[in-house]
Amino acid sequence: MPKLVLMDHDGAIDDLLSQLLVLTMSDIELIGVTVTPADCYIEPALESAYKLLQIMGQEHIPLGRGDYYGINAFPSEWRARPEIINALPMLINLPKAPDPYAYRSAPDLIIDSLSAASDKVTVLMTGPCSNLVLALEKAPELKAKIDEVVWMAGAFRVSGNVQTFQHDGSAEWNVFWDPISTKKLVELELPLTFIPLDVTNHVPVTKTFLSTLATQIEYKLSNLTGQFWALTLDTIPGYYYTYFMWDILATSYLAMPEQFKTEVVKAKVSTRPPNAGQTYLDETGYTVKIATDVNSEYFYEYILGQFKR
Ligand code: AGV
Ligand code: CA
Repeated sequence: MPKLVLMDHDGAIDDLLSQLLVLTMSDIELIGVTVTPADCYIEPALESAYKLLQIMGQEHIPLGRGDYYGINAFPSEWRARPEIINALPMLINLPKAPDPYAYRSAPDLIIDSLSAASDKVTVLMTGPCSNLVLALEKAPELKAKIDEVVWMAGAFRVSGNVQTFQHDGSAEWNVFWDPISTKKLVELELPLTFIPLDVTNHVPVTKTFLSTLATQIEYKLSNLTGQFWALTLDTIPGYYYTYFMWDILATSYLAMPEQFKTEVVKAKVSTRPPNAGQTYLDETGYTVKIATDVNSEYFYEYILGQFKR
């Protein structure tokens, strides 16, 4: 029996790469994809999501549109990247949207997919958690259908990656976009596994990785993903401007959990300045699992192997 997975992403380049990656995993059945308008503008991001389903021959998988906007907006230069993705030669001539032209609302698609699932579902989130929280507020009984939530978010024992006004730099962006929903999610005490900056800091997108990927571009997915990653290099160098395998690492957790070191901790979320969106350890907090380390060599090899098709 394949593992059922529902994915919510926010259209950044590594989110789109993660959507492709999850579709290469043989023992996983992706039952739906919802998009959050956080690190993307929603229309071009849905177009990218649909085109990537087509690349994998999986355009029957339903897509949901997030219409809820968080509290702290992402920089617009980051949000605009799916426009470039949609214009790449392998994608530009593919149909833009399913027929009939209408996307379901993301929380409704989450509710329907969880209700209809024949087994418990793993929810993979690589953007903010607002859509899932909205769905569970509307249908709290569906908590029982969730096997695990795997979420790229947070920074527990390391600095965050938000650098802006009224902020001390302690938060990670996916939490900062909607700290209130994050607080609600943590307080639900679902089986929740964070893949935070503590572990993603160990896996930057390196030139060595990209040049190895380039040696296998006779494979369609190596060629396409190499082009995706090249578009992120305008953010190098410097910590804030370095691109990491954030979402890709979280997605890989589904296939290789044994390669991660994890800890069960008690944690809380701040919702106010100067540290809005900070996730911190606190003995009086809520139980969550956090990944703290990964076998990074194994991880890079795994990605190179999955994109050999
Ligand atoms: O904080 C990491 C999250 C991940 O889900 N995103 C990017 C990944 O999709 C926000 C982010 C942090 N730094 C960024 C980000 C950057 N330099 N460019 C785009 N997005
Ligand atoms: Ca993301």
